[in-house]
Amino acid sequence: MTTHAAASTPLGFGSMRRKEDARFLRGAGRYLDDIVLPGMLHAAILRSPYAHARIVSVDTSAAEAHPKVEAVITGETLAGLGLAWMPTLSHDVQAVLATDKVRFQGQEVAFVVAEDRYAARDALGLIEVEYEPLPAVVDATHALDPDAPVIRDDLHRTDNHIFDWEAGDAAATDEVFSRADVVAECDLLYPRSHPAPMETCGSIASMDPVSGKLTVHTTTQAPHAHRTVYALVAGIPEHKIQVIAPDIGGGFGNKVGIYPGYVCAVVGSIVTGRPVKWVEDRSENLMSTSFARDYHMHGEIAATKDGTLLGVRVKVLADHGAFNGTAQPSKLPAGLFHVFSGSYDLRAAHCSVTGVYTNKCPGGVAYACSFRITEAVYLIERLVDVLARDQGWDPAELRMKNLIRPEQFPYRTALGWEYDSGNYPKTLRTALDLAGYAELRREQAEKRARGELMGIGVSFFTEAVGAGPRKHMDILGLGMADGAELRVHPTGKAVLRLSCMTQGQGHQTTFAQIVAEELGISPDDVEVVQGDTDQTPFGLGTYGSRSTPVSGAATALVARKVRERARIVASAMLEVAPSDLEFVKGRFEVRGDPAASASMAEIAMAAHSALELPEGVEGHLDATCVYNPPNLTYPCGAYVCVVDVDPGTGQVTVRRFVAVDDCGVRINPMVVEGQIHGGLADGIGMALMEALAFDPDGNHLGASFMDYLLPTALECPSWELGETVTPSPHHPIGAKGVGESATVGSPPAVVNAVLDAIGVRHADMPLTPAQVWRAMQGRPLRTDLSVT
Ligand code: MCN
Ligand code: CUM
Repeated sequence: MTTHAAASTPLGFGSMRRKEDARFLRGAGRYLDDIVLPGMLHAAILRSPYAHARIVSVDTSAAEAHPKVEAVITGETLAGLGLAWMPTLSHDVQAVLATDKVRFQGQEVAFVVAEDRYAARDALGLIEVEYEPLPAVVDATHALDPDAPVIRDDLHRTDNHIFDWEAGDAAATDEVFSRADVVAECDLLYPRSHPAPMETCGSIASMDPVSGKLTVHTTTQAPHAHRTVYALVAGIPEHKIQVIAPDIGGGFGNKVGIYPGYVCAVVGSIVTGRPVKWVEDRSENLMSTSFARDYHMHGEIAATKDGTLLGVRVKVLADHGAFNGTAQPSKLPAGLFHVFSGSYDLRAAHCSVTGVYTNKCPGGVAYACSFRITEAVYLIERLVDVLARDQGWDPAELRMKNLIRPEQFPYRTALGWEYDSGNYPKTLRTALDLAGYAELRREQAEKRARGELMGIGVSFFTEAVGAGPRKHMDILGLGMADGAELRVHPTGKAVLRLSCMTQGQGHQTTFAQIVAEELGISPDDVEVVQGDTDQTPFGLGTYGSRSTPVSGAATALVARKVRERARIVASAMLEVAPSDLEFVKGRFEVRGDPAASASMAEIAMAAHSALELPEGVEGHLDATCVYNPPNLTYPCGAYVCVVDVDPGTGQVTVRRFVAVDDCGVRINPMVVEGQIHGGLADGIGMALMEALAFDPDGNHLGASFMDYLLPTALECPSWELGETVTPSPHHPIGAKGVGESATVGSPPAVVNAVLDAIGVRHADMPLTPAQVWRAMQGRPLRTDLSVT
């Protein structure tokens, strides 16, 4: 593990300790549940015990009679206000509180507002709901059976089909396959998983009955997007809505969407005239907020007999649960899945994705995923391994032979995406060298001879982050530009206001470093303001690792605007033409006379003073910027995982994990490595432990951390990290996003390693001891269902 000297604060890029940590380590973070507003009430949600049932009646009279209950809201109450359904971010509608039917176990049925949380919970037990249970559709592979119960009769659907989506050229791909010497195919399930942040989701709504202003404190990764959704759904004008995200205890995609509890809290506040707090518990979080993955994939890969990859053909069945999508770029129903040609120079590729409804919780995209790239990378990286195994080729060599070459960038993929930059062979070579790949293979052969199971897994990934260019994506019709505002005070201290929202990524530090790099002031002198729509410019927030690609670019550009304003002021101070000034180490120097110079602090003071400025030049240095990304950024990485498997129990131990990431220029290498450490732990969790499974009636079998297992330090080795740096050519500071890279790239490395150890062609994640043991017997399980 690398250690970082963080003693002195750099004036720009470089490892420095996170400014926010002093506060967090002292327990001075202020999370949603820490906030107590005067007169605040507390809410709880009654949830459906059934996965699919008709609601015959809801009797709230006993709950309303509870002395501490202030209001009971049902689907009927909301229907009267036109709020029983809300739009999802994927062109569907979701029930806020069920009226006609419940469609997944844990669905919201009634909302109780009371004097305290205990009373609210108690009163839930006093509500009588009569259900008429219906057969449930749990297995996505049977969702389109002619006799499958129809889930979305509210949409007058006659089946559970949501969409068909295709990408790539089918005819060209078929042609490539017809000429191929070898084809390998595989069925893979990427099981349903959950972001499971440490802090669950919640909201405090406060409608001021006098001013008509709605203030919402909420756990959101995208405060401005939430404000617009509230405006569109509730019909409250945007300037009368303030969304405030306090400290966020982890998001991982879980806090992108708007959940029914948030809308109910607003209604609760309108009805009672008092602030209403709703915070979910762990089971509610796991059962009813946005899951991820749940992709059933059939993939084929074609190659020549000398190991040149030709093409990939994929069919996907996507289980979206009962309502489609918490967050999905709306022009792309399968998210960014169709970057599944991965990091290889392929002639042709084609995929078709069919989305279906099932009686499971909705969501479907977000969990450190870059919107389905996780699934895409898993698919191609497993197919390459399966092909290598079938043909007796070395999986690392097969990858090296087929990676996109450095001179091919910018590289247009068979699916039409333009990868901006990379040196893939160098990245893979660095990882193989760091791991000592050849030596590991020798060790493995020796161990095999002794009957010991050791496995080596390789993966290479290309991520696509920084949503996004208008031609590709929007959310609710909103383009994905983000704003930045930079104010420089007379003493040279600065305030940066951003639309993105940190949830643990260290934005308070890293964005201050971007300003520091551009202006030559200390990052300690830059305060980063986020998470309050009244205080920050509009933008779509933090997900898809877009903060650095989009808000980071906006920050660099706004700082450059400030710098150019400073140049004019400095030229007046130093009595030379602006073009005679050079910006060197944070000072403007007169060309040829470095003794004549001015620092940013001196210039800031002068800008606010009575200094005579040239005609038409405003004083002050403040500037604003809106950044429209011209393309996504494409970070990449090469991972090598080494595992040992206990032949008796199937228990997997991850012995080593080497990760070489290329995210372009690193603003704060220590923060980047922290992001990668977290993502690698995520990957081990996905590969070995995590899956939300259901029984045939749709009962959720992972509603607590007793059943939904998360990785801890015990399961993780000491990470071995390396890097390559290929700047993004279109990003002002050459940086690419990195927040999801390791989560995307690591699961196939772990799975490839385990299957390499046990000599099995494929078994679905999570590779629990039971699953590994069964795979060794030739009988791996379907891991999404309790009964197979
Ligand atoms: N960074 C850097 N140099 C780069 C790239 C990034 O120094 N070349 C720094 C950034 O300045 C930022 C951090 O690394 O401080 C992550 O940056 P970026 O890749 O832009 O990702 P975002 O800030 O947009 O964060 C979102 C991403 C996503 S989508 C999920 S999901 C996820 C992730 O971040 N959720 C997280 N990492 C997380 N980390 C924590 N602790 N908590 C979460 O909820
Ligand atoms: Cu896809 S999880 Mo992150 O983008 O918030």
